[in-house]
Amino acid sequence: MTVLPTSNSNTSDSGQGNRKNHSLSPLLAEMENALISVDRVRAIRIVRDSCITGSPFMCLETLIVPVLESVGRRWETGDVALSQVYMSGRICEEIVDTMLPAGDPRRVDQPRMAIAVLEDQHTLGKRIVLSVLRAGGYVVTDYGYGLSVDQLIDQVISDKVIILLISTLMLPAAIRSKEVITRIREIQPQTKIIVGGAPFIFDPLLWEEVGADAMGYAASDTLDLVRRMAEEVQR
Ligand code: B12
Repeated sequence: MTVLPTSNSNTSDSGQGNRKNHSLSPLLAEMENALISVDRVRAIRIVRDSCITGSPFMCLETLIVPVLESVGRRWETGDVALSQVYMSGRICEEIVDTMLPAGDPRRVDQPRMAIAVLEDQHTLGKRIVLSVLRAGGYVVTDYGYGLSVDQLIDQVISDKVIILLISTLMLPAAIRSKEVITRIREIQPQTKIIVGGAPFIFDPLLWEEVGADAMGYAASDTLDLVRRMAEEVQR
């Protein structure tokens, strides 16, 4: 597995969106340039060449996640257009779809589980988390994305979900997860809720403020968290 270092520097070039971004390692900058130039073929080749060995999840988290984060920062500074962010996301979705296994035939004895993106249209994180869980042998209901607070609560209650995973990328949605959690707790107190996504990473105390049982920084945290929650509910 190639190591893909990121820099902590938050600076980005100004000017043309496809100029070299010096805050990234050469490989990440190359990937970023491919994405914002909407060069799908080059992006696929970079992923293929740099992720020869090791877990595809590691590759996603050390290559695709930091590059998309950098694209987001450059959009924030006006360096790239929203259409470039959009196309970067689409290309990465395609790549993720080809890399991640649909499921693992080994079934894990487990409490009922579901995952959703609350309000957001940002689906990639959920897609990766779901694949990690399925590859780990878990059966997980996918509620999709863009769900309202009421829709998510109704689904969880009617399906009697015991472990719920909520992904949010927009801060307002992350804050609204508090209402989801509070109302689910009133009706179904045994349900464990794990949250994740950029707002929870930006503010490491937010998951506790919204009343979640746990938060995951990355998809690779998910299996441990779910195992822990499953043990707690079975106790
Ligand atoms: C790609 C992208 C888009 C794409 C989404 C494509 C898609 N199908 O997903 C498009 C172009 C559609 C988009 C639209 C918008 N976006 Co946008 N987008 C991004 C960007 C650049 C990358 C997000 C991403 O896909 N990352 C890669 C994935 C794999 O990472 P991830 O989601 O973080 O998930 C990982 C972990 O967080 C974790 N995880 C995630 N969920 C969960 C859940 C659990 C339970 C666990 C355990 C772990 C976990 O595991 C994942 C893998 O490791 C981010 C920048 C950023 N810093 O995140 C902005 C960003 C999220 N977007 C932002 C904004 C503002 C918007 C728009 C409002 C722009 C606009 N003006 O229209 C719209 C809103 C759309 C909506 N209603 O949801 C802001 C949000 C700011 C805020 N504070 O709320 C960000 C942060 C950009 C920025 N820096 O300002 N966006």
